[in-house]
Amino acid sequence: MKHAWVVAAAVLGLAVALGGCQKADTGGKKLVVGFAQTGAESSWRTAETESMRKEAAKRGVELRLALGQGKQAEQIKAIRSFISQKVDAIVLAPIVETGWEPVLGEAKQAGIPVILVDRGVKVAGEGLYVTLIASDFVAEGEMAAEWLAQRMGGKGNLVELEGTTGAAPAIDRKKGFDETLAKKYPNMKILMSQTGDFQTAKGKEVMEAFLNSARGKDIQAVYAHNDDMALGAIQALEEAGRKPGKDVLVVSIDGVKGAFEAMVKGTLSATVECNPLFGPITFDTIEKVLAGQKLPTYIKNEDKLFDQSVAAQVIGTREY
Ligand code: GYE
Repeated sequence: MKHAWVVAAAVLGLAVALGGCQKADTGGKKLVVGFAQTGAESSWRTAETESMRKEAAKRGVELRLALGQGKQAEQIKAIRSFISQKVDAIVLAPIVETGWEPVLGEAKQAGIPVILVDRGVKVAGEGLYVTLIASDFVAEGEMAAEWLAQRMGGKGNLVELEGTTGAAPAIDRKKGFDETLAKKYPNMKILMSQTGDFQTAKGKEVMEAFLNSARGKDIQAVYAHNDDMALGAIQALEEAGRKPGKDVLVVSIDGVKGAFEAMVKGTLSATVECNPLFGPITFDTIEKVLAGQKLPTYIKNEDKLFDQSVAAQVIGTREY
């Protein structure tokens, strides 16, 4: 399939020409930015892509968007294509943490700055990317663990729905959660833990398998690395005649609209917000980089936890 970005570029170019949006201050030259996105695995991800598109249009930037279909090889191919097109900057949401040195080295060689959004990479060597804009995923896992431990009185049985294997948020949300339980709440047992790839359907499938297993009846809580998997788990629990949010607590991460609706309904117990609206800060960062400003290598997004007790009064203010 011809890269989707060709179409997106044409549309955006047209929008800019039609809309007469104010141009980024690049001495009149229109900025061209390549965005290697993971794909469209979750409602969180779709909100991030939309935020990037909206902000680019607002600033008169030509955004060339490549959706990686959940494959690192596709993202690497897209970055190489952006390099050959001599874009002004590249934004990468790396699907997994490792294996990026060669292509990031090529971008550096070509003098094209790379900004990482929402997920980090583990690379050997300096200066392979300018900065990472992201949440602290370990802290998110810790917040979820503390909330659940409070509600369960520090004891009980739970299962864990992990994100995409090898992805920074999956690795760190597991680390923060599991280590908090191991250190502070040894009577809280993780009976089973498996990836649902950040997707609702896979979250449901894995939860069904957990419920059909020998320990299924002992499950008292679910920790999901994102809301979409948690919503799938809630479906599975309801179909198995369990009461999610009541006899089985469900805690997740992202803070998407669907999670707030489920909290108001009483099926989701709590969610740790992880804001996907990266458009404004990413284009601010690109403009600073291209203006030669020195930036920290990590720009942290702040997160907080919401539970059922505040969901009804907060839901109306949610942007994604
Ligand atoms: O939590 C999930 C998405 O990288 C932080 O990716 C992001 C995660 C987010 O699929 O919904």
